[in-house]
Amino acid sequence: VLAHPITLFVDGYFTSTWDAGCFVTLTEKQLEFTTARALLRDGQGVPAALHQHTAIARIPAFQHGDFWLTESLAIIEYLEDAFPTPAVLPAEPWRRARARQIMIWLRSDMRALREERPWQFAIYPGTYAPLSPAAERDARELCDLVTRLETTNELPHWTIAHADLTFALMRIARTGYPLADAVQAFLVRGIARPSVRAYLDHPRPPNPPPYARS
Ligand SMILES: N[C@@H](CCC(=O)N[C@@H](CS)C(=O)NCC(=O)O)C(=O)O
Repeated sequence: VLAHPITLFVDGYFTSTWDAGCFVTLTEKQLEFTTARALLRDGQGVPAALHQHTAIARIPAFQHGDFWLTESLAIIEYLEDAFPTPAVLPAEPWRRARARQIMIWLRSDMRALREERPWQFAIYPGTYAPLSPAAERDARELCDLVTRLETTNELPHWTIAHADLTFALMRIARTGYPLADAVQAFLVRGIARPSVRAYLDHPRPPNPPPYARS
């Protein structure tokens, strides 16, 4: 089963933080995989095959032989279970839980910031208003969390949560939000990670997507 081919269905503009986490995990684990580009933003919707095979048709979608899965966190956890080394989550239960806490928070919370700073602005130029108070709070909480990680020993080694935080920080860093030195240092290190670079540097269409989604 493990030798079956792997396909990751991704946003065709390569501007989704949720796709990015799966892409980075596959790259870290040095697994061979194909990307299939969905053109959701051009109004084509989720590819028909996904409706048939996944109970919840969303992008990113993951295919491993006959097994199909959506929800980026579930995809990452499946890869960690099926291909344990090299690991993208810490071994110690409390560190593992901290990494998961961060990943769930970035996906289920941060709504105002995700709405006001779609990740495509980190790649393609766009126009945007100043952050609302709610999005300011999200940005501040994100920076506070990164500062805490930089000053404690909670997650001393790189994890997939670091990649998630790097992509999240890019929402604000690339749209003019000033970062404290420690946060900037975290971002620079995060972006230098080869697996993260592989997503950031992936070829993209020259023009931005027709409309913004986070
Ligand atoms: N919580 C999901 C987010 C996935 C998601 O919302 N994908 C959007 C595109 S960014 C999608 O597939 N939309 C298609 C639709 O809703 O029909 C994850 O982490 O994978």
